[in-house]
Amino acid sequence: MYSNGYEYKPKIVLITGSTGDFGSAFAKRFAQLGCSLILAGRNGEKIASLQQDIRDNYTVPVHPCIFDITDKDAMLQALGHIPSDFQEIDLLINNAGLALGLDPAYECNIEDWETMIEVNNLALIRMTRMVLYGMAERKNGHIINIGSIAGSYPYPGGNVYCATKAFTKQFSLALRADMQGKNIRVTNIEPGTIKTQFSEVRFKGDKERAAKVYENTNNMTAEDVAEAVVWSATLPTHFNVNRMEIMPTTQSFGPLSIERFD
Ligand code: 8X3
Repeated sequence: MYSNGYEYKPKIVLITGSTGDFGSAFAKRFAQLGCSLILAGRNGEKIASLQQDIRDNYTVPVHPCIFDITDKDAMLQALGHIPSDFQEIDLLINNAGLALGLDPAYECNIEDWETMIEVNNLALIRMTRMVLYGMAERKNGHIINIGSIAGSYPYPGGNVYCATKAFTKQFSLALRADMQGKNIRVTNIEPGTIKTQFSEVRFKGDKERAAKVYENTNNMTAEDVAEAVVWSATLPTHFNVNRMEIMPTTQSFGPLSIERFD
């Protein structure tokens, strides 16, 4: 009887990229469920404002955790200073991530590629490694990674972004293999096109180009993705969602492309 009567609730949820559209939607849903929150992000002001918003609407303990996700030492330092009543993290949501550019590979900015690998992959594996040890010791925990359909379906200009999300998918599945016997769940949520700041970031602030991505169609929202995350996280603990691929009904697949000569 759990569709979805919230059979299980995580007690302490750490969300990276918590001030973005996805992160704040997740934070609000878990606050509504009464979970303690660790809000990670690099912008202290934005975290304070999200914390205030949560305080105004819910009565859950919140710990702001401010660090640059690409800075390994800062991450270590911030996680080392989590107060004792927040330390037993039982849900880590690796949400921080981004796409930069949509140019063909031979024209891309190599620094954009490096940034995507640093945020989407290196930061994600470091966070996971730092939190996973305690989960394994306590034999309790859930890692939810925010992947993308781009990890399964390549598209022109997706190059390194697609590759980082394929990494996230396979890392999630491999983690499941390692966590056998530890009562730890791992889930890769793989959203399609969702109306957020994602495209504005990808197009480096070009609002007009970003708006076109979401024009004249039915869009999914960050709240829709939060629904998928909360559902996966609140299932009874014998039930692991390995991967969940979601997209708007108005999005589907194109044919493979064939180059033809004149
Ligand atoms: C975002 C989905 O299709 O823009 O991860 O790559 S897509």
